[in-house]
Amino acid sequence: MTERILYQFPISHYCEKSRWQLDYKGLAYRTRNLLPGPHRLRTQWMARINTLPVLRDGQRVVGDSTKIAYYLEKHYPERSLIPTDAESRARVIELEQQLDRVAVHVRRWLYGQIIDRPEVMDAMLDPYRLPSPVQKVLAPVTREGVRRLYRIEPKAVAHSGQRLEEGLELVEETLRRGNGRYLVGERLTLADITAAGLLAPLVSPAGTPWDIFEEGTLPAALQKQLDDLRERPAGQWVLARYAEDR
Ligand SMILES: N[C@@H](CCC(=O)N[C@@H](CS)C(=O)NCC(=O)O)C(=O)O
Repeated sequence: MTERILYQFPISHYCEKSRWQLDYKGLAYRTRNLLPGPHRLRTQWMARINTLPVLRDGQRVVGDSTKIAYYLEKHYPERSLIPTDAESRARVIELEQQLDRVAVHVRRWLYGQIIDRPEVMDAMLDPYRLPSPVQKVLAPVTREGVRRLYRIEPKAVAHSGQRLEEGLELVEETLRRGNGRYLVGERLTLADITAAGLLAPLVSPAGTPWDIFEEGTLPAALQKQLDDLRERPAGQWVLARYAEDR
């Protein structure tokens, strides 16, 4: 049997997009968690990129969640996530691209709100089961690395807040124009997996890697912002997709 490995950060929403697609297609795979920072040695060596996810499928290696998506569709067409009729296909491809770009702003805006909370570095580093003194040293280094890499600074975070709002409105408008359940047509497509997987950190569906805050521990203003996100149509839709399709 082909050995299939998804190299990932468990907390990465782009990795979630690939996990969801693999799961939906019923393809067996193992995950291998790479440590943030040193991961680049492996991703460069395997796929000449800096980011995760990277998929190894037997002898083949594919990096980037979009390339992985098209690779999987091509080689494993069962349970297809890209419609065959030209109009729907074009719409799915367009939404996938738009929402992939929104995901950068999801990440920056959300880190902008929570990066200094200890739960965040715990969620990022706990999966590696490092000795606790090592994790203690690594946590602030990783936090500063994340801050620099993703430009978690007030002006950029505010800009990302606006782009995020546009992304949420795009999802809501698309749902209003369609059947309200799926973004394109009558069944789950790559557009839904991209939107729901990449927006999920904002609404932290139960059991996902973003479900990390104990009730009542966040400052009231932030909790209200997150509650509002969960309650608006796009947030409700993401939660429904997780409940029904994940
Ligand atoms: N366009 C890429 C984006 C992936 C991405 O940004 N991954 C982040 C984690 S969410 C990453 O690996 N960052 C580490 C780095 O840039 O060194 C994809 O779709 O796979």
